[in-house]
Amino acid sequence: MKTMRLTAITFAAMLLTSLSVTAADEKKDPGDVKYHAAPSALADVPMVQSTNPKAPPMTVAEFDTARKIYFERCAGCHGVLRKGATGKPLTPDITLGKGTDYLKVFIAYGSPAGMPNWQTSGDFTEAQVDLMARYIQHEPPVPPEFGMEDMRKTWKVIVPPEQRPKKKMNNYNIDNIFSTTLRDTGEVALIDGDTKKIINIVKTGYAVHISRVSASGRYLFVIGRDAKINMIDLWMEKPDNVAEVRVGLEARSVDTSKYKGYEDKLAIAGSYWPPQFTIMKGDTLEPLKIVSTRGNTVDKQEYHPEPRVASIVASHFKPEFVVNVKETGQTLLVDYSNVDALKITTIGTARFLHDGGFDSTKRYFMVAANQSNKIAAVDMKDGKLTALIDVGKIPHPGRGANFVHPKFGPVWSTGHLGDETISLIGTDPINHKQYAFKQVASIKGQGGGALFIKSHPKSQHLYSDTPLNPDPKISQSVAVFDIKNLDKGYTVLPIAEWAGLKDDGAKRVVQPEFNRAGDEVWFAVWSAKNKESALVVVDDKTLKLKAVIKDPRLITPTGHFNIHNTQHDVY
Ligand code: DHE
Repeated sequence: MKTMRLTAITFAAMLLTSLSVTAADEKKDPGDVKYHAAPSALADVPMVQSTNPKAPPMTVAEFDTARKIYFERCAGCHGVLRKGATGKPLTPDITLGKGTDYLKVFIAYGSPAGMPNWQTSGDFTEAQVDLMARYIQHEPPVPPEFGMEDMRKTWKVIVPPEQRPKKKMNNYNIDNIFSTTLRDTGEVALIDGDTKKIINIVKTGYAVHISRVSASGRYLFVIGRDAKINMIDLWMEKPDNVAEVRVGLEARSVDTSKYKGYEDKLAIAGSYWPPQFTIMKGDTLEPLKIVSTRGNTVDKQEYHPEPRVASIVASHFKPEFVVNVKETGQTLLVDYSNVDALKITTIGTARFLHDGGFDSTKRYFMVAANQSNKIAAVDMKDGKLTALIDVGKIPHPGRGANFVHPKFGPVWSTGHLGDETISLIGTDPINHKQYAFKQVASIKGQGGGALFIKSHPKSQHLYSDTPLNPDPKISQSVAVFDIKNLDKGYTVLPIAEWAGLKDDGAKRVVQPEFNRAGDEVWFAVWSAKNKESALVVVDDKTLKLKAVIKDPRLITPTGHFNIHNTQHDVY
């Protein structure tokens, strides 16, 4: 039963669904807390109403209401075009045959395979269930495309490059600034890692997602789920936005060119809708080139109309961006040396690609294909797939964690959403050839629902969070392993308890992140937006509490990105 509930929650929460905990949720048994999709930015986008005469009738008003609910609650898992991803396909050729009554039961009660029980959980009324059952028998309305003209209308250079500081105008130790996602306010908090004081709260896109740093370390790029990118200049007296643009209607990833000679020259962002990536000027975000990712899947070689762009990284070996296309399972190496004549190498990896990071040499990009339970290792130097490695159930590494194992040599590791294991993969084909690109060990963590794992070249520890585990004891703490004695098991740090929050919020502990020196680890303690949240800082040597950062402005903190470590891919 516990396994079933975990599967349901993790499936619903993974990949396409994100956390947004309502006040009502938090009044329930904490073990029963539900996760809801982050409202999609598409809910209010005007679309052509497309109906199917064979489907049960709906008024225009009903159709519009259902469409809004679909984009807010269902699109994350079932896809904008309802072709299916984490959730099942819901196109009329399938749904019409099932009929309204069958669909109503499914929507109301959910399924152990991950469909939430929308009615019995109190999220939908009976009337809404009926509405959705009818809606999904109609043709899916297609959101508009978002091309160059649309992008240019949203593009703003707030401070042009020539009016920006010529040197650093503040006394902050920029290397040790943290950019903390304030998910539900659409902001990032820039926090001075030395003093632990907030430098500025910067307005960004809606349901802001990740931060990345330019090659020089001067510019910070933040992307919201509404595909808005904000570019923040860390040299300003008070670091703030200098440019912004929207590259689509929904997005998750952004990065900038890092190869020698191209530092800070270009930026790239991948969109969920429309399925495409956009290359921009690195100093102004002026959009230069849009490339569609629609194409064929790696396995069945079938056309997919909605292959979303998942993680993107910038290679250190060549002037290339690595663009991971979720639904097709294709990893694109985009040579940006001539933006007007882009050369793209398409490497078939596995479906559905999500997040990943480099090995310690940065030669191999290790990306999770979570529905295939595999990690793909892509060689940045030779531009080819090195291996597809079987790991645990639904790998979710964030950027993963690198460390030197006493027996296997350098390894890269990932936790899993679907089970309690942590997989170690050998990454040294020269001195530890027999272990290279194989799962060399699978160690037991606290439980499933793991999202992020982290270590640091100066640390002897490996930290693994489990914010999506249904057991609050597990979601509110982290496991720490001694990397020299992994077999000894882990120590549990009660991070949420250490935060001493006044409310009984969800207090999910998310994303270990080291400071510049590699002697502190930061965690977000994430509660709903009407509850107190905090950041907790742990001393890496002693594993004791070092600081708790609280501020009424720290609303729904989730990811946090140390400038130096993000700039140099240290993890
Ligand atoms: Fe993320 C990274 C997509 C939900 C926090 N998330 C990523 C990446 C992708 C992605 C594609 C890799 C970006 C890259 O490296 O270029 N995330 C998605 C989703 O589609 C999903 C499942 C649902 C959604 O609707 O967005 C989702 N993500 C979440 C959350 O609910 C999290 C936990 C809290 C939040 O802020 O929304 C969350 N995602 C993060 C973080 C990273 C991330 C902190 C960066 C990890 C890193 O170490 O780089």
